[in-house]
Amino acid sequence: MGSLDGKTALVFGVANDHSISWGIAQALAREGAKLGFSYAGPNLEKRVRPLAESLGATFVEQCDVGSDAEVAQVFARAKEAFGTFDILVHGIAFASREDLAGRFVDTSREGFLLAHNISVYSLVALTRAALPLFPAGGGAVLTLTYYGAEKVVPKYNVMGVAKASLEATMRYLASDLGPQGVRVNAVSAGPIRTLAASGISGFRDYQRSFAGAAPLRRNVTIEDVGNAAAFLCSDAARAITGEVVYVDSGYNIMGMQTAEES
Ligand code: NAD
Ligand code: 0WE
Repeated sequence: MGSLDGKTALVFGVANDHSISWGIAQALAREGAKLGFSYAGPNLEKRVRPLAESLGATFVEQCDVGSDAEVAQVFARAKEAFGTFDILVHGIAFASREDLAGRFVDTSREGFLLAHNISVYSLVALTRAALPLFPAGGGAVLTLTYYGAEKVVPKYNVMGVAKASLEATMRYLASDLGPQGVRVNAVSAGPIRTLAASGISGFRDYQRSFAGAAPLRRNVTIEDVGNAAAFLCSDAARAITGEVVYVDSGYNIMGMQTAEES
């Protein structure tokens, strides 16, 4: 028996089989959930549809979260396909590449607003649109954050500020929706080599120093994140809301980086 038998999940943020949202989708499916997927734009359908089908999912719909019309449409289609659903996974972030290099102080107004629109406001928009489709007993919303929300990580820049806002947004949503039984949580994942990490110069060195400094002395995988996500979206986590759960080999607890490698 799976911990998510009888539940349905709508997953946003799969771009390919390296995506953290794909690790989450696989874990949710393993625990018995029925799945639906949404992808950002036309060129991603050919990647996402085969992945979805490999988990028995037929609901695969485009939604650029920068568009109110596309957000409304994907939830209208979800209502037709599922009636109600139980779990919303938000695995979306975007900033202009030029803002993930150099100094934060040079962030433009446009770059600041883009990062916050796609990476943060989208959680509000998707959660609000999901509310009428959650069953009477409640639902679960999960988003993905990163340590750069709390401490300065060189070059993470405007995304760090957006993740701080995302974490606060997650808590305000949890407060609003708790009375309806809707839980809202975040997983803070260690660095994983996904599409969003590719092309970040020095990412490999960064992962190596992370693994050297973290108590568990290893990097994390999308399977690790998937397992924590499946727990947070299940009834086993029924009293947990508004939390940031770290899936980071313990990196965040350290106050000084001693061991480099071991
Ligand atoms: P990814 O590139 O696989 O996923 C990011 C997703 O965002 C993609 O599917 C992309 O299509 C989607 N997206 C971007 N703009 C969009 C838009 N306008 N509309 C709809 N979707 C849009 O990379 P990932 O690393 O799996 O990122 C998923 C989440 O995990 C992000 O929130 C990221 O910040 C977070 N995260 C990543 C890491 C890491 O090291 N990779 C660590 C911690 C947290
Ligand atoms: O949240 C992220 C990455 C998010 C991201 C990545 C890109 C690259 C391509 C958002 N927007 C874009 N835009 C693009 O054009 N992570 C947690 C991964 C990440 O990114 C970093 C990191 C880490 C870790 C950037 C600098 C330093 C560390």
